[in-house]
Amino acid sequence: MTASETRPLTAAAPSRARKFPSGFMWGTATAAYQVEGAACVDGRTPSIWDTFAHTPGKVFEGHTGDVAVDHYRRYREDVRLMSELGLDSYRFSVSWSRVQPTGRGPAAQKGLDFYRRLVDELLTAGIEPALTLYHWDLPQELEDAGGWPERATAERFAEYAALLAGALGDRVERWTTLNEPWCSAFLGYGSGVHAPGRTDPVAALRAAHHLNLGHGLAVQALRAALPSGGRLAVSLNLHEVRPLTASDADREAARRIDAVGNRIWLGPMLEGGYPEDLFADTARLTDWSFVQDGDEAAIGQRLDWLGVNYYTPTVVSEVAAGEAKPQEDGHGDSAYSPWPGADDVAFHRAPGERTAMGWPVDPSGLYDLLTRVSARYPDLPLVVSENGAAYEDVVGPDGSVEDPERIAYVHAHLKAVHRAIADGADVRGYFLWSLLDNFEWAYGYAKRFGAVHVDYETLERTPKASARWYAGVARTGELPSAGREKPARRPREIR
Ligand code: IFM
Repeated sequence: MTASETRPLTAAAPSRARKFPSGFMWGTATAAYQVEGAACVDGRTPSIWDTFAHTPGKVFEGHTGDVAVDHYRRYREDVRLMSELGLDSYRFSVSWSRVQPTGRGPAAQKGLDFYRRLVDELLTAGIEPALTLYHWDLPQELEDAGGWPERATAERFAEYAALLAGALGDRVERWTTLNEPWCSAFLGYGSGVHAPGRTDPVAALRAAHHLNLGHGLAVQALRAALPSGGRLAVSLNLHEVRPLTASDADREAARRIDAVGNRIWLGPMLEGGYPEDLFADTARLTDWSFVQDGDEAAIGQRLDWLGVNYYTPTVVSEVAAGEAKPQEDGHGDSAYSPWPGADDVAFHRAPGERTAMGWPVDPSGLYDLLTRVSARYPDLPLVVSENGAAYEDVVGPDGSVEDPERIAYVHAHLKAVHRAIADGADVRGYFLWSLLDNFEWAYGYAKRFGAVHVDYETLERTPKASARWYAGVARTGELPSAGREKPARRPREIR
């Protein structure tokens, strides 16, 4: 054990400690392209993120996921870290082009073997695997054939789901189809700040529908192939949309963003079909004739839980004609909007504390989201499948990383989760994003979300103070009252 691992946890004040329900699941999450590296190993072919990251100007300072944090080779060490932190579950994603290099047809055995080894290692350590099929890394071959705007991609996705269920279904019960399809559709095909970098609002809406369809077909494939039927979900980055003022115009802006940010997924997945107002808002762009008879029924499969990813609220107003339009929606800079049909909506960031992403810290958004979603879908357990924060971490002279801001962020958000549960929301677990510092998409390695620090030169892992703090919460199932540690004086930066 290193010195930092033996440091005592933040002391709890028992009188005001908040106890989570027994069985509440404590986990951490990662995604394949962000952590695995080994981009050209064992038959893996490029995904859209390999292509995008290798395209000059797309990712900060030309960073790529070629090596990432080498989870592909260091997974045993990473599982050991999770085990030392006493975590119940690990949410990871599978690299589609590692297990099915052409995006169709036969599997690459070596790729599948990696996930078998990872899962076995987790199970041996008593950590439940929570497998996400798709976290944004479409095989490039499928993008070359048209990508998510094409229906065939949804069909390929269901075949890939069946293939993985056949290979891992004997040892993985908890599955998520898609992670944050909003980002895949609207950042990938709308604003172009994510792979594949297209900037076509109609393609983005088509992609959204085929992601929905892929989800529904994959759920059907998993149910058919998994011995127990599985515990199946999707993870959505639901937007907690707030109008800037109580004016009718700002409320109308919020309705539009709720439609294309949230109900575009929740409608067909959980309510039988797309909302009519979404069709009306986007009628200038498309007649949605790509939605075929039976698609909405295929998408609306029964789920066992819903993953909710939350970082910050989305504050909107309407822009009057000719007015300058603030566009701080937190999803990167682009001349193209990721919000089709919402050209007259402006995005604002609340004043006050922000993370290194520039995202305002507002745990009330998580409380509001969980209570609202749970009230609307009372029979569907929720899991916070991502929450966390990037900060400018500094490695101290003794090699330790004190990150009081991250502890305060997670503490405040867990407090919100606890309050939501107390007020009736059925929330069953929490996955901290992320286990490790990793490749933060268009920001490359410039933003660190990990509970565990990674030295990008040596790939050495060091649990930050927040990891030790989170381990204490996971071990006791209790949130100490003193979350807001006094920010420690920052040690001098040594690398
Ligand atoms: O790193 C991402 C993750 O891949 C998806 N959800 C948001 C995180 C932070 O931006």
